[in-house]
Amino acid sequence: MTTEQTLVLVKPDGVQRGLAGKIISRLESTGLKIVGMKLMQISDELAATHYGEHKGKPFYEGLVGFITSSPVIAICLEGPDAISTTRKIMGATNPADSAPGTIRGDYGVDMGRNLIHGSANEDDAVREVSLFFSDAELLSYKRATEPWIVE
Ligand code: IDP
Ligand code: MG
Repeated sequence: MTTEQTLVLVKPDGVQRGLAGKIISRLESTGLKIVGMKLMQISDELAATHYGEHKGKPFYEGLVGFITSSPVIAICLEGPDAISTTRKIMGATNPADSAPGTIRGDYGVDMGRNLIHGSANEDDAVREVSLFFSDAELLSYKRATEPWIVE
């Protein structure tokens, strides 16, 4: 197990539908630690950088329009295997294929309204965390429960 940081976004649909608390609670319940969190409006420039890998794809314009349409909650989670654990709890990209018990599987029905973003791999996670958070916004702290979460 490696300690990792990953970027999570509760997307505009999650915030608008009042599901942010439930979504964050599921991630928090794993034991992963919140080390950064803020409500923010994503600019066109930030969206283009964040979703650069998808530029040119048929859904790109819709994706950027959606992610900039209303506030998101950006979260940096830290802990053992934070990237893959977060992806597992999110579920598959298309809510139609997401298992019950995952965030997308339980709360979504449409690929373009899938509620949550989570970094896909280590390189993306490092890039995305620094894109959304300054060093000063990422806090280092201990929780009294840590020995109960990691052996
Ligand atoms: P991910 O969010 O599970 O990592 P990606 O393939 O990185 O999935 O796609 C980024 C986001 O773009 C998805 O979460 C989804 O919102 C949107 N997206 C991906 N493919 C499609 C599509 O075919 N139609 C509509 N939206 C899509
Ligand atoms: Mg992705």
